[in-house]
Amino acid sequence: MADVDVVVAGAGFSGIYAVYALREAGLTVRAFEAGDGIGGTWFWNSYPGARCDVESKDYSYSFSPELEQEWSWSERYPAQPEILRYLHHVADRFGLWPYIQLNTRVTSASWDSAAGEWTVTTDAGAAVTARYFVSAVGALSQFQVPALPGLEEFEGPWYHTSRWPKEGVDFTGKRVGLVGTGSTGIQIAPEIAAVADQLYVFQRTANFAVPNRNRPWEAAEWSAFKSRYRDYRAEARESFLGVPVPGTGRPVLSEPLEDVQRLFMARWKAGGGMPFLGAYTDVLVSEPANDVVAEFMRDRIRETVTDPAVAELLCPRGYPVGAKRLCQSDDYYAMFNRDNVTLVDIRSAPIESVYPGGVKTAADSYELDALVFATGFDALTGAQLAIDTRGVNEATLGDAWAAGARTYLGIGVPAFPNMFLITGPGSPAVFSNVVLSIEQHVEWVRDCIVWLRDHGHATIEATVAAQDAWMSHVTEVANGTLFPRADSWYVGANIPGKPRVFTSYLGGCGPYRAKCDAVAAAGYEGFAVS
Ligand code: N01
Repeated sequence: MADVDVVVAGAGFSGIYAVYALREAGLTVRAFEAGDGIGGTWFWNSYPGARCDVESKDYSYSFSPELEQEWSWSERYPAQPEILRYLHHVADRFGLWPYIQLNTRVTSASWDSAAGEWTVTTDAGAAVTARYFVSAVGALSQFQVPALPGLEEFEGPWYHTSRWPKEGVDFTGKRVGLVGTGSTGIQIAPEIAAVADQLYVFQRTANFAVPNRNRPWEAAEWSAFKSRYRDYRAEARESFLGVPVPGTGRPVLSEPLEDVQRLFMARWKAGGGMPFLGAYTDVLVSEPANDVVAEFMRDRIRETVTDPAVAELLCPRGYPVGAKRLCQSDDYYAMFNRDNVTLVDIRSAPIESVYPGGVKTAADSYELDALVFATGFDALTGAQLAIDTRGVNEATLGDAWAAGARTYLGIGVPAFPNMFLITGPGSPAVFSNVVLSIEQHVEWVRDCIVWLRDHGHATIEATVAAQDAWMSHVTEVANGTLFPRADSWYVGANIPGKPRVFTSYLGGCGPYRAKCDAVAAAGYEGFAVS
């Protein structure tokens, strides 16, 4: 008999909720978390300026109306420490700590067909058997540092934003180099610029960023909002992105340009990325429509940055706006008006090497005291493949995904019975309010396990036919959009040698939920059950 019903890998938003939901269903659960605290992304990414770009009212659990009512967010967009406090509150309130083992990284998971159970091993040496293995390791948790020649000889400290020292870093009076201008780089740059002697921003690709217009929640406003939280959540669940976004319902190209500009300007002033991209129906599917938005944003950059040459370098080109994750910042572009900030174009003159005193590009050398890498993650698959996962007949997940990740619904993988992925490739998770997607996945998995138990079944396994059909659908939907046209982590382009495949589901959270529910209602159609 297995040690526990379910082993959960990871204790971020996914793992925490999995522990809660599975235990509520009467299952025995053990979660392993590599960090020395819970929180996943919000534990590791403690760099200065780390903040969620989904609003706090959305980026929180909806499963408990009591939790929803008793917790009050202080700001429109929650900062990392507040999100971490929230997750601690959840773990305290629901008594989850005894089921989560910290400082323990899952290293392998192996399916034993004869016993019908998983053996999960960790770097703490434990081997635990479980009937089900839930992988909640996160889509953006395997960080990547570029292989720059000479980095090991650099005399100063260097950091990756996703492994920020808990005691903080003092850049006062230092010359700092920042590599990476995605969501993370754009958040940390103004924080470094505020204290450093010099900040050099090494930009390979300019990024679009819309303002947050972050502000504190007023007490009266928050309590008024809370009084209709349930209705709001219901709407969010059926929405495309997991956040209700007021759109015009019309294509941008059908509107007079001055009306479009007026609406974009109103949304620019209100802040937030989703309302911006969701304003019109064709922005993410038609290049001419996308160009209208892109040019509007480039004009805002030109308006903000006083040096025209720097402004032009900051203007993103060559990919559709939104096809790389749209960034959000209230102060990134204006930061380039500071005397102590220099934008370095490493697209035209790439970094050639790091030397003990700094960084050498094809055009120049930069003396540096510290280096910061905001260079992202081996997204969607990296953390999953870091676990040596073996299914039927020792099949490895690495082999199954050698040409790109393939799943059924983002949840199941053929030859890996009783294994469930949370926010897996093939799901809409990274294109949504991920907390809402996490709840949907976890609840579906919980219901599935309960159904198996109640019907006396021992195993469930996605079929190859169902997976193939699902991935064809995922690809077909993606190919109808502009997303595959950008070199982004969505397609694996940021990791040298990674297969370029777009594996996220762009059909929307509401329709995806309906599909998952229909599969369950049909007795887990597309899965073999025994
Ligand atoms: O990582 P990224 P991120 N040499 O991959 C550059 C979420 N998130 O950590 O574009 C030089 O987006 C790379 O350049 P290029 C969010 O989903 C959310 O910023 O590949 N440069 C790029 O500029 C986000 O999308 C929040 O040419 C190199 C940057 O590094 C996801 O996490 C906050 C390089 C990496 O950008 C990842 O964001 C933060 C190299 N060898 C993150 N390799 C919020 O909620 C990479 N780069 C606000």
